[in-house]
Amino acid sequence: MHLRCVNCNRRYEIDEVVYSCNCGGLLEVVIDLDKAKNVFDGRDITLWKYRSFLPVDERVSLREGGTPIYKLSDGVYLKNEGANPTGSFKDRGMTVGVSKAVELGMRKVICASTGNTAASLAAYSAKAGMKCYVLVPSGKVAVGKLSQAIIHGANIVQIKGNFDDALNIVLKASREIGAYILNSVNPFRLEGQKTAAFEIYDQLRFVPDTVILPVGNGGNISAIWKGFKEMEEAGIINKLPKMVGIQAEGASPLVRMFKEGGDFRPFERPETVATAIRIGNPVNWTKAIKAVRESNGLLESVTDDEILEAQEELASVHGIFVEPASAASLAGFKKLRKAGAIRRDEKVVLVATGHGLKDPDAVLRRSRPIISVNADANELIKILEEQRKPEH
Ligand code: AN7
Repeated sequence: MHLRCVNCNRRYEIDEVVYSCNCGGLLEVVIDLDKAKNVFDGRDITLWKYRSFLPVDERVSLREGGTPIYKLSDGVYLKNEGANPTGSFKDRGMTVGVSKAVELGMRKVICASTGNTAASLAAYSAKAGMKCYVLVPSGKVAVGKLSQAIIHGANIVQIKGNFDDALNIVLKASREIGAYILNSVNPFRLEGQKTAAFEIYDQLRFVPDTVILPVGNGGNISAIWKGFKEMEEAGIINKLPKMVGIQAEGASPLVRMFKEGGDFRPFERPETVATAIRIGNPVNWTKAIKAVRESNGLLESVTDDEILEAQEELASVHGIFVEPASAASLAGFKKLRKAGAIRRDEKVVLVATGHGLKDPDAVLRRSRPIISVNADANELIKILEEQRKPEH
């Protein structure tokens, strides 16, 4: 087991505290797949069931993973990552990342975040007894996420700038502060996140044709792709899905690059209602593009209106409340299916990355006024009758 640069293949030892190669490339963990166990029997699904694929011995756990997979319609499934302990897929990354921090003897951890990473790191570092610093973009973090970071005791700093500015500061200041970085540049975090792929196969008992998920920094799409590839290398599966990444139109640098070609160029002023993916300069862009190209997948963008419509559909038709960023999966799926880019007979898994209660404001802002009556049954009956009339 060691670390490898995805650009130049340079090797680093597994216990080096290093977040990128000397050449500037991103690092990934190379797992000893000879020792990986075929535990894919559909039973007792939790993240740590797949520990033979994971690069840590320590275990700081809040019982993450084992999230439900729902059938939305024929061949279309939704993996609800909002069912993780702090309400997002980030917990998969943090249980492994914070366990690694313990192994390395770290006392402090740090991240920049649009919210979910902060909430998750705050919880896992609390459990591990570590000091936690989170840098968030001023005024752009959903209230549920911020309250989680507060109650778990993180030291929160609002940066007068966007997420990309906050992450730049983390990358520059972490050594000085003496804190271990748990953004998705940390390859151990992605090791945890790859287990979503294991669970999809373990739960469905087949490999879907297509996996669709929202993309911000591009960590999760590359992590899930790595998970599928490792199952293939270990001889557990013999087919791979297409990886489809969805970005919000106002924050879609990867979609632009995928469609127009040319060099990667960040969005200077990313803007979207889906604050979780309001990211203009995704740190993992090389890994994300690689996952999409290798898997013969796609990158597509959706508008804020399409996102909010899909969020409402998931909640009001299927009973699943996700945050706006997560609804990008369904919005993108609908757009691609309409365009014929996803066939009707394809088996598709939509990944819903975060719980709807993370961002209650996104719902309240656009809800109709709620009726209010005196505590009187007759008054209630009368008002409901009046409400019903105009429909006929
Ligand atoms: C709900 O919390 O970047 O493409 O700082 O919270 O792996 O970045 C969140 C990202 C999708 C995008 N869905 O995943 C953060 C942060 C939700 C998210 C993404 C995020 P990546």
